[in-house]
Amino acid sequence: MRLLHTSDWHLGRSFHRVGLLDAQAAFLEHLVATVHEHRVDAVLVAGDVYDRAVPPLPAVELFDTALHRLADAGVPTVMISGNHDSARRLGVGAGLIERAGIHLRTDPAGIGTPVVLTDAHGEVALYGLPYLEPALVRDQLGAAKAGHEAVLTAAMDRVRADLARRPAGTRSVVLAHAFVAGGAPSDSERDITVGGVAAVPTGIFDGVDYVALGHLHGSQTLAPRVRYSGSPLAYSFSEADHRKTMWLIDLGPDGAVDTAERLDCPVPRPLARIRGRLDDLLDDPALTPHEQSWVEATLTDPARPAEPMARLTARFPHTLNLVFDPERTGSDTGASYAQRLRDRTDQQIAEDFVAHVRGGATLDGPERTVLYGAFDDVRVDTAEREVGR
Ligand SMILES: [Mn+2]
Repeated sequence: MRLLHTSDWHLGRSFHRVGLLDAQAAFLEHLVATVHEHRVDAVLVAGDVYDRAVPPLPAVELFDTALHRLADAGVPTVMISGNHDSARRLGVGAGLIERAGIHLRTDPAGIGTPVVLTDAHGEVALYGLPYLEPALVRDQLGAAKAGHEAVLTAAMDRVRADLARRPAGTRSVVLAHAFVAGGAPSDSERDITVGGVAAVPTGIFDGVDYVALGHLHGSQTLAPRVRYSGSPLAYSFSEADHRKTMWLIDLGPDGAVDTAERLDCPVPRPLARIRGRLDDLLDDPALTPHEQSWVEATLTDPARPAEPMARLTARFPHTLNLVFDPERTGSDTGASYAQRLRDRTDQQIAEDFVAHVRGGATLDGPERTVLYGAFDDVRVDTAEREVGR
């Protein structure tokens, strides 16, 4: 069975000041063309369909168009909600849409009920796990405790229980939206840390043949049968080196991943991160290939030059972001505030702050529980507001 795996469309998102709706429409055209060209048997969309719980109208209209195109293509499609989606809003009409062969899985109650497709070698059960916000679904799933690992384990237990009741040799696919350990994040995922932990171990997904993951925006392979497709478009300059693709997966008669091919998505405009003194950036012939790119420029001039944006856009008209990182002189080697915060979680930064104001005394266990609990409460408040509770 041939699967096309994509995720993290983030319809309605813009890139700095540039709207991406046209690029997102072009991607969806490309998706439908790919379905035809490669004779795809099923499309898997692993969450973050929209960028926001309440997306702008043009994004909703684009999604509506995509649903019609996929239904017209006659290819079964399984979609789950991600942490950016409002599961309940996205799920409105799911019962009707299902009649058109598009299976929107946004309700944890349906985790153990797969979409079953058949090919020459038998049945394939596709389980859609919507993004599971631990505090909101823990009781419903009967999870032993809060946290991503506990609720995803409870969800996967339901999947494995259903699979065990099916004929031997039934192949299985899971769609999930999660941060799985070993994956590399970028700057454009929203943090999902709970209790100080964001990631779950790969072993959670044991027992199924293919796991189509969403959440991380870079394409990556955690195991031959556990993959992130990544987003179809770059949503931050940290993705400048990404190759944006979908996975074309051939699931063999025995459930093995026979082939996995990366299919390129259309690139609306390349990304470039350039760095140096302003005069050098304006003169350097090596930068000619980036003149029409979306540019993030880091200026290293010791003194901030006059009108840097106006001068940069004369050569790089699509400059979207300007960063100042002056060269250090003499004994002044201090890293900038942004540099010191890079790659640190909110929890780590808060812990350091507490230690700093207490003259170096770090948090003990109970204090850490209180601090992390405060972060979790803020996230749950936000999540509850987004589902309209
Ligand atoms: Mn995402």
